Amino acid sequence: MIMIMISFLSISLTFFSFYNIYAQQQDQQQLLSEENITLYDPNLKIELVVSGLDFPTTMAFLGPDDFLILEKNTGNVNRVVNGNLLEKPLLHVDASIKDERGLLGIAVSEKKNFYDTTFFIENKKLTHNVFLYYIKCNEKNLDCENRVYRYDLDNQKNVLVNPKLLAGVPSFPDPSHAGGIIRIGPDENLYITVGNFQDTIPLKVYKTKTQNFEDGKFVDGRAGILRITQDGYPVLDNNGREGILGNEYPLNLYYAYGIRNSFGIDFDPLTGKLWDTENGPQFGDEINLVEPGFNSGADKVYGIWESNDLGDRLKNKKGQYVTIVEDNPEDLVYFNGKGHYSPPEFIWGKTIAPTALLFLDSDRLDSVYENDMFVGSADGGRIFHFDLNENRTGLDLKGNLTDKIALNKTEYGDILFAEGFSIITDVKQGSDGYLYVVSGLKQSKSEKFGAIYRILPLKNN
Ligand SMILES: [Ca+2]
Ligand SMILES: [Ca+2]
Ligand SMILES: [Ca+2]
Repeated sequence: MIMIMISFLSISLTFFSFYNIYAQQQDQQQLLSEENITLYDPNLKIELVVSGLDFPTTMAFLGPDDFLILEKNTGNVNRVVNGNLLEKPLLHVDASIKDERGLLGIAVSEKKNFYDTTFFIENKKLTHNVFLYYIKCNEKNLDCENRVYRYDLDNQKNVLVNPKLLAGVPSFPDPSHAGGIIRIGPDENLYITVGNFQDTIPLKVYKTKTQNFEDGKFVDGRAGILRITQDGYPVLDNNGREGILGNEYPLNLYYAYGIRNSFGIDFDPLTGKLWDTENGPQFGDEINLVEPGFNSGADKVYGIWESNDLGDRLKNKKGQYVTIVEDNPEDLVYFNGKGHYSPPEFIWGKTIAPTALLFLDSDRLDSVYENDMFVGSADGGRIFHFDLNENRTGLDLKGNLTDKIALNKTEYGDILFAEGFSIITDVKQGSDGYLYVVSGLKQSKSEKFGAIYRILPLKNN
């Protein structure tokens, strides 16, 4: 049973705006009761933080009860303060919105040199860098690019200013498998997911080496996790000369490759290591530990199964699925030994469309969840919860999951933390240490069902 609580506003209001907020609260109560959200920990509860959003994709906190939220299709960057959606967006971007394209990714860092006297006097209103990731096409919807921009937040005027294009990667031919997630690593660099932009029938020209086609013509930024500085430069070793997979641009941007489509990356707060979620075709959704040079196997391997050209599971002559068991399967690309394949740490046999991945770096939800992994899904609006093993190189799995594969819902019952959100596009940790869930939408032309929820202890600590 879900406890419903709407936070009351203490600020003084005119009658008109009070009426609006009263009506909004009624809507919110109705929205919560209409959702079939189930939380499986009886010591936790869920609160609606804000609703009325148009397909929200991802959020980033500026401070306590203060965050930015993106809308995929309107191209608006909105700010929510104390549960109130500010009327005017901080920025509108003219993104292409076809299918999986749109305004997709955000990361925020505090401005550096804040205590430099000159800087402080001139720029004290510019408090944060805001990194935005969206898909931009020309007027004919061609020449599309996955682009990452850096803006300054003007905290007095509530606008994003000084746009600087940091990265652009060709985004074609398909408007799906676009990736779109940004995270700032413990090394302060930006990590960016880029999909393979391919649906079921790959065209030869878009077969590249980072999708594990040895005869691929070029590397163009697709099918990987790219790493750049907050100024948009490649991160190179050996006095700025060497990329992880090679030195030529854009191969030198790759941190990992062989990735079909990832909507979730985060860093383990204890080890600093990167983890991801990946979407397979109809099978083989994955969670991976992503070491530098990681090859996830796409477009050849999903989960532990070889894929045919149509993205189906490949069968041998006996009709059995072909399973990859080697550490470095022969028909993948390794960039002269600089790349390495490793199998997933977790696999959903039948797709659940995993999205956000979050490590909860807080004990405020409950100490049993501190440093644990949470994964959201589009299918069923589910949240999965995982403990990591002792040396944090894998997940601590039990019973039917010790084979690292959940074939069906019966098998994953024990790791199901919540379900019934419409679709989950993001899961973040708030400045208060609680879990925040971005719930995408129910399809409706007239109403905006996108909402953000907060999960917290039943008894507030
Ligand atoms: Ca893989
Ligand atoms: Ca735990
Ligand atoms: Ca199993």
